[in-house]
Amino acid sequence: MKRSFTLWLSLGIVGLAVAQPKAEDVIKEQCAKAEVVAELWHGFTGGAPKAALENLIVEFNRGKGGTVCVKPVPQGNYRDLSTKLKAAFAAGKVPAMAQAFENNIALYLEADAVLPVSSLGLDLKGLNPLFVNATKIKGQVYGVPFNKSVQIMYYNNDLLKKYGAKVPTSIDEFVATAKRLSEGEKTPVYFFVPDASTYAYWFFTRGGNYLQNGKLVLNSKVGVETLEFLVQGVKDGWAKPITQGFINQNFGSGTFGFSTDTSAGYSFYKSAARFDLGTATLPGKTSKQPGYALVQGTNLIVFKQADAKERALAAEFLKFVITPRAQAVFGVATGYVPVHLGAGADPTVTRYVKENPWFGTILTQSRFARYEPAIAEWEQIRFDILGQAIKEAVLGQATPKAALDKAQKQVEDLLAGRTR
Ligand code: FGO
Repeated sequence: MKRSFTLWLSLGIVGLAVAQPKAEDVIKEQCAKAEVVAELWHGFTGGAPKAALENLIVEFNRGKGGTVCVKPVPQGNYRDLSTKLKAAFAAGKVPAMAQAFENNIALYLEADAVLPVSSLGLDLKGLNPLFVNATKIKGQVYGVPFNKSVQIMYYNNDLLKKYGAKVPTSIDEFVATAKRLSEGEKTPVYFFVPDASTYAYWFFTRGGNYLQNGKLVLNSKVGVETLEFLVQGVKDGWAKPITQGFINQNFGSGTFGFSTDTSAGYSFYKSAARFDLGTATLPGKTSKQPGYALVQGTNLIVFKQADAKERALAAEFLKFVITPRAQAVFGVATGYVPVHLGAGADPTVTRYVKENPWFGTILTQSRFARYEPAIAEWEQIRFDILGQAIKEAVLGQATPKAALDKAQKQVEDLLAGRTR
């Protein structure tokens, strides 16, 4: 076990200087000779998450001696993935496994496409209940949490030092610091994507809840105030909306001071930053407790259409990827939260955290996290309705109240089955 762990490390993190065969090519080779191939459709587009997944798969396949293999199939980003899966149901050509958000599971269950985890003979003991419970529908668990992230605060430590500023721990401190630094730099230093993900952190931390007595409410008082707060941040010159690409791809477009973004972005931030990158838990309503992160990232699901051999192989693979050791390796390579509670006590992690405080930030933040609603229509809602409203308000095309009132009407029509 120790040897194989060192091998993963060399493949994933420290081995950049050593010429290694590409994991993708190794897998191709492994699958060329295998009798059973279980496809895993995923939404990783590149960088550390895709590499770390491939490294796990190489290792798993190696342990199987060549007769069977798991084959990762990249399908674009997460939304491309769910679009392709929906088409695959219609065409009857479904993979053995795929990544899925909790709301995706609800949607795929409407097509009766997903196997309950209990039918795979998997033991989920030791997994973080926050993640496992989220994949439950009517008391049954349908997904195995795999790559789950939480939002954290990223900051430019050089900029903070220049102004003698402390890392803010409350929203009030955050706004005061962002204002002071933005005035000094004459440009907004809080970079944010005007989308449902960024909004969720501010909304949850202000006490917002999308579900009120079982009803989905987008235009609540807290909702409108949250959007007004972000719009005001832009007007006051401390918040900069990023409308193209990830924040880590936009460092050069101004002076980056802060962001509140997924922990899975860490490796991307680290390699793009030309400054001393800091991480901290999210600013809270008060300094007493961190703010609430949105949980993102996906679960692995197994489809009913997979034949018995593929199902058995998928079950073994899932068992392998949730071990504390696999989760520790995958976590430190990417910034995902290890889903196994035992991973936090793994010497790999405890030793790693001592020299890499960013990973400690993620572990701490994972105790303060919330989910979006896991209803079948949520993906469409979060991008096409709520996300659209946030963007319109932030770009000054509608007031926050008008944008969210329109979004509420759209959601009610959608859920009543009037538009689809
Ligand atoms: C992303 C998306 C959903 C849903 C949330 C849903 C669908 C959000 C958000 C929309 O695994 P996470 O934490 O992070 C991703 C990871 C792997 O690609 O790395 C992040 N990344 C990648 C490249 C890069 O340059 N920088 C970087 O940070 C990437 O975000 O997932 C967070 C971002 C979004 O995709 O725009 O989850 N999300 N809920 N997507 N389809 N459905 O219900």
